[in-house]
Amino acid sequence: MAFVLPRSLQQQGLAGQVRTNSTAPSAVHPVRQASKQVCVPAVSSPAAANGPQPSGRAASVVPKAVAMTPESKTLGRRSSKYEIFTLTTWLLREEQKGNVDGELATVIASIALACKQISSLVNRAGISNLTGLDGGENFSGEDQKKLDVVSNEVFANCLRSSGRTGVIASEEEEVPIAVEESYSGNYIVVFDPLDGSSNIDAGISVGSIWGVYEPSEECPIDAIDDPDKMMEQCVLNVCQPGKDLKCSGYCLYSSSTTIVLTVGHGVWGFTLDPAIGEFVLTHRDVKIPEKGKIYSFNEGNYNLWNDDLRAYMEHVKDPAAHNGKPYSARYIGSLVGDFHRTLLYGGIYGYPGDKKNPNGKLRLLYECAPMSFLAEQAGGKGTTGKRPCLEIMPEKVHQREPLFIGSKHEVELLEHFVAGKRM
Ligand code: FDP
Repeated sequence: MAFVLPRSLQQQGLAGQVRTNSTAPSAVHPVRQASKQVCVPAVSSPAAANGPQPSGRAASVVPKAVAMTPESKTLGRRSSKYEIFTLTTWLLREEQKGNVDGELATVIASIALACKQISSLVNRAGISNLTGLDGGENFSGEDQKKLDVVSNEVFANCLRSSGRTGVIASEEEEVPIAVEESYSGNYIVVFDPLDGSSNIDAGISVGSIWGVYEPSEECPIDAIDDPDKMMEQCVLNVCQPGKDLKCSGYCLYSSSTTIVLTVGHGVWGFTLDPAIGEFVLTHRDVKIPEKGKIYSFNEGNYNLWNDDLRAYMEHVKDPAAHNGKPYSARYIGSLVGDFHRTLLYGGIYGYPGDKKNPNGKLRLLYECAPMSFLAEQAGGKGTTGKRPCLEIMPEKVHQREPLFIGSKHEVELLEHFVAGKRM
């Protein structure tokens, strides 16, 4: 159990009843030592919070290769061929439009900083002895990779240091963590710090996924003296339906490092420019193609699926049903990579329930809901096959749900089959 007590409770001698984060055995553990880097984004402005410039480079010295974007015009300033539109600039613009407040902008900036750190760790994993297993298991009994553990600490540190996060819930923690009250803000952040990590040792794409909520009004977390009650409130605060998300996004660590996010006004993508250490706008107002003939499922589970799903699979592979050209299969086995391709090229990604795991494998709070928010903001759909993921009220922090996500037409075709209908 990972749970940080507010200082007031620690002073009352209640700290021994729960494990606090500060007691994590980091001193002798090589992996944990590697992750002791503390993120300190400045919280006064998103510009400052987006992280330091690499030493020796001034922010204004921008390589010629960086293209000017149409956004520069909307900023009402004289445009220059050296002008770039970064995540920081975008956050300021969204703040001016009233789409995010300063606090949320700071949370997003601290997530971006965590992503930069994780990107660097992922890139260097093979040469920094960060591949392989950590030796421990997470609460679900899954083996933890070294990078799972490190990435979780990096993410949690950055969110804590932002001073704008009250509760954080991670795939790697059994229960949500309440950030110490003297240093906390209001936002609730759920995240999977390193999704697809079974791919990591082969150098294949992985990613981080997050969602940001406001605290639910019925359960404020301050002024609670009883640690058990406080934990209960934390869980309640975290467990909100995806339709209440204020922001969701992912960072893909691949041939490039790309953040794709939404604050409820379209989907925007920013690619890390290693020359200047900034996320630069590369994907404006992304719209997922309405149709796309690519399916992305782990077909190894075919014999565990029900008849409706098998019928769907036969349909997409049947040349006669598609003028001689069936759908193509593409499956990395890394949700962020598979979803990113689906978002850009169209198609469908699916992780269904099966005979062994009726609710599939993916977690509602920090996989299905954040990705569904992105899909819907891009004009696509994310469902369990029977209802929209964003409508589901979670009952547990680590609840699993089936997920079918992607182009509107393709998800609706799947739903048609899941409802027992045929073509
Ligand atoms: P991983 O276990 O490697 O972390 O939810 C986790 C996830 O990867 C997804 O990223 C991925 O899409 C899925 O599991 C892969 O599961 P299968 O190996 O069962 O296909």
